[in-house]
Amino acid sequence: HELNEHLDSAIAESAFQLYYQPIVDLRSGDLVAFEALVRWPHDRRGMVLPDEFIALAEESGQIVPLGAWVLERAAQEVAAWHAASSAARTAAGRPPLRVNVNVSARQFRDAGFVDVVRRALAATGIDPHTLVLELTESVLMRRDDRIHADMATLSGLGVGIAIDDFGTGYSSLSYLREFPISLLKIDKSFIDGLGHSPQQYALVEGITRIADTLGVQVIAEGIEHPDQRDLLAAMGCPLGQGYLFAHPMDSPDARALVRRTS
Ligand code: G
Ligand code: G
Ligand code: MN
Ligand code: NA
Repeated sequence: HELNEHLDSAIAESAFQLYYQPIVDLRSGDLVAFEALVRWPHDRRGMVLPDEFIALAEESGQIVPLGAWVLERAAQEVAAWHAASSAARTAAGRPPLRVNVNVSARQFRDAGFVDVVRRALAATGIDPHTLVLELTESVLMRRDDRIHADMATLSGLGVGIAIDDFGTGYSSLSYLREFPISLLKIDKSFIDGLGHSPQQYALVEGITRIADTLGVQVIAEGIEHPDQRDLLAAMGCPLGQGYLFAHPMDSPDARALVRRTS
């Protein structure tokens, strides 16, 4: 495949870029984290979005080196945010900014994955609690011993584990009991219907309550309207992400936002 060959050279040349989308406290509007989202600036194709190459990279295994680059780059970025903001945030009683990194199933199952995380932490010296791995339910579906052991190791290091696209899989709730999950991200499809569907509202409220009882933080994804934010804040959902707050932005813009808001 032509794109696979281009991916190979892009990986070798670290030709990717990370964009960062803010995650905010829904009551105060405070910035608490960013989700890192990979982009591929391409000579002829322009800015290639992950939907066009992540699946390909998963099939070919190229996601393993690409994912390692993403983790390392995101850890460097969070180190830069801390350097720019820590003192001011600490003085204001706010915890250090976190970065959420997407990890695909194939990447997580690779035998070297935990070491990749360890290396990214060691290379940057960041507090492991400021790194969150976003896993989809496809990772958790395969309940083998290795996955349980790796989760325990990562969580023991202090790294946060989030379930991405929560609610779109088959047995979402049981994962909360079975794995050391610190965060869950309620899929946009549930947030879309909040204002006009009592069923969707009840579902999101129920998930938020259960998560809270289990000590799991909730992020509502894909918030586009102020009324969605208000409903979520009123039901006690702590965190949100979406175009209402900000689109994904490049590293200089994210750093400027960190400096402005801390
Ligand atoms: O960036 P965008 O908002 O278009 O993201 C589209 C999809 O690509 C999302 O499902 C997101 O989880 C995935 N994605 C973005 N960046 C990464 C990455 O670094 N690694 C993996 N595995 N998936 C990513
Ligand atoms: O699957 P994952 O949650 O990792 O992917 C995040 C994706 O959602 C990215 O493609 C990001 O650009 C997109 N996104 C983030 N906020 C919004 C939003 O408010 N509306 C829509 N339509 N997409 C969003
Ligand atoms: Mn995600
Ligand atoms: Na998601």
